[in-house]
Amino acid sequence: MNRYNLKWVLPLILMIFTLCGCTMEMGDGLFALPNLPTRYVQLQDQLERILASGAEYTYAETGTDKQAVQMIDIDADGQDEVIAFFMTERSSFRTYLFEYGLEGYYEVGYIEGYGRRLREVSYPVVDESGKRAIALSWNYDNTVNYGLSVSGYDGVSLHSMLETQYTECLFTDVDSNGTDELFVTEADSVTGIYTASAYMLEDGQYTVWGQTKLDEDVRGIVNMQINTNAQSEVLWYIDSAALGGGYVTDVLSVKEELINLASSELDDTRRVSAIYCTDIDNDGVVEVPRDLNGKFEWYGYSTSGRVLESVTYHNLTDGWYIFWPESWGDAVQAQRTPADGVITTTFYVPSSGSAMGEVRNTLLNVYIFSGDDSDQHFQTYPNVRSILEVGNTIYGCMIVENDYPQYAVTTDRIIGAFNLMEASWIREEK
Ligand SMILES: [Ca+2]
Ligand SMILES: [Ca+2]
Ligand SMILES: [Ca+2]
Repeated sequence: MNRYNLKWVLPLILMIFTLCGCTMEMGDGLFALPNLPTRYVQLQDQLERILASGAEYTYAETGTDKQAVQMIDIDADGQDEVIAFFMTERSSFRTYLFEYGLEGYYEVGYIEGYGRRLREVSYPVVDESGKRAIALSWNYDNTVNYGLSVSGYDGVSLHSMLETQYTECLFTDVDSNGTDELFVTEADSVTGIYTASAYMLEDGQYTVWGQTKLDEDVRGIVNMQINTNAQSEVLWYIDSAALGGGYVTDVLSVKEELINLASSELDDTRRVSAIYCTDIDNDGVVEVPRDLNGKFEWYGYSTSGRVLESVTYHNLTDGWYIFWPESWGDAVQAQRTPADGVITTTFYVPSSGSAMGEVRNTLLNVYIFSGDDSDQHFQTYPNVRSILEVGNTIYGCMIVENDYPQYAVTTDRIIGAFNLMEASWIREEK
């Protein structure tokens, strides 16, 4: 999208033309430029007229388009419109749209806002030709939902396409027809029960075509994504903080209607740790985690059931995980031991009835050397192979000689199976 922050562009352009003065005839490439000052001067006159009425510029709190004045080609005619956000003297919001005409920018109209603050601005595509809408999100006080208003522009005037409430919302083109569908979750202000709704474009309006309730324990959505599975089905993954602690996942099939694929196995997605749906094996398809006390099974979902794709061990404290060797099954356990400058995670076979040292049951140690002396600490472990270094933290591993050849792994295999957790995984709960 071709947008600029006019707040800075305007004075800059005006300054350039003041300095350049009569040098416009310098070259063909600059020939069209003399039109620029007039159009921007006229725009600035319009903006100053609004400011003179006692209004002030306002900014979106979040998102990628936060500027008070934005340029974007809403009606896909090749000419940018200007969108400007104001709070009026009476503390109401007005979003103005300016179109460029023969005599410069003129005001098409404005969208009246509501709520306490402008939260986010986005421009979903609402027509195959590339026409966009203006989606404005509003922050209220004392309620879990935000407000959402979507306005269309047909080249002549602004019109409302949708007004609704939501806790999370996502515009995305799930059927690849060139226009964005809308997916929102909303909390009932009385019962607290969450509903997921899918909207499609119909006769120039966003219209609900699918709706379903989420798990009744959902108390706040922490992660939401839409992804196509191996069977080419579109699935909507919603990770939520659950009543009583922990997390729960709803997996909705997005087809003729919304169907909750996780509801029959709901207890399976209940988990203690803040581990969310992700494409764990990096094949482009999202998997759903099942918590087994530090070990996680990762399932691929489809309308015909779910399939185990991967197993991992997640060291949540230290922010890394490793793909669990298949041969280890349920026979191996992990234990974390922190010491000065080095944290060791030991993978071992529990050997009940054996005296200490009688059975060589440690298979693998994973080490983290950290702090200013990490390199020196690492040097004192000559048999430890380095996996990776981040800043002054060194991650290493060592295969330990043991009495369990059936669980043998190689250092290369362990290095390939080791990953750091991404920051987004450890993000704070809303
Ligand atoms: Ca345009
Ligand atoms: Ca679409
Ligand atoms: Ca995957």
